Amino acid sequence: MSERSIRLSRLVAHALRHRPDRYGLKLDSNGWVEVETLAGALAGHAPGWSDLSGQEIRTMVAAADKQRYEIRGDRIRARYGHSLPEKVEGVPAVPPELLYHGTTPEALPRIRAEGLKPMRRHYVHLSPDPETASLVGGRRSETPVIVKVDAGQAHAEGLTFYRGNDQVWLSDPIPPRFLRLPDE
Ligand code: HQG
Repeated sequence: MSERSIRLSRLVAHALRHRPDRYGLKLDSNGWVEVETLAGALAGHAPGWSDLSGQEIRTMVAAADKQRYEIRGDRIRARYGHSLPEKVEGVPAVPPELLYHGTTPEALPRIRAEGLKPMRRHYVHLSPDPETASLVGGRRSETPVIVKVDAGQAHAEGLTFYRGNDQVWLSDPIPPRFLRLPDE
């Protein structure tokens, strides 16, 4: 990906996950907005992007290494990561038996005590395999640690899970009894 499309992906993440209001945008209750509306809003409000087109956003999404965005027809939304004031509703899905969460060693005591929390986002973010979890934890620590999640059991006991994309599962807060921490 070019340096410009990496910057564009960050800008789109800010608008679609966190602060659409900063760009004069309103998303629907599932986080969707028209691609052309997004391009116009970013062109009008984001310094340095006055020449942005809907086509450039489509090209960036198609070429991206991570499936952060979904485009359906005329509309686009972020697949995960939201922290908007209004909660974006996911579509519930049945998770695999085991999921993984990559984090920092420093977070483990709190995770052990209170479970996995969404923190500033709407949902807890989980990975389908330890390798992906390690990459996620590696964003925050040079020595990431992996928490195993008994997702099948948690789902059987009523916790809701949602699909983000191939690499990302989402869930409501996960109590400690469904977690296996590295030293346990
Ligand atoms: C931690 C990226 C203390 C949690 C990634 C994490 C992902 C707790 C941090 C996506 C805790 C939140 C999301 C508790 C959880 N006490 N700390 N009880 N429960 N934490 O960034 O999962 O590149 O909001 O372990 O690939 O790291 O942006 O979540 O360290 O898919 O597309 O609180 O963001 O995708 O951090 O990452 P985040 P995350 P993108």
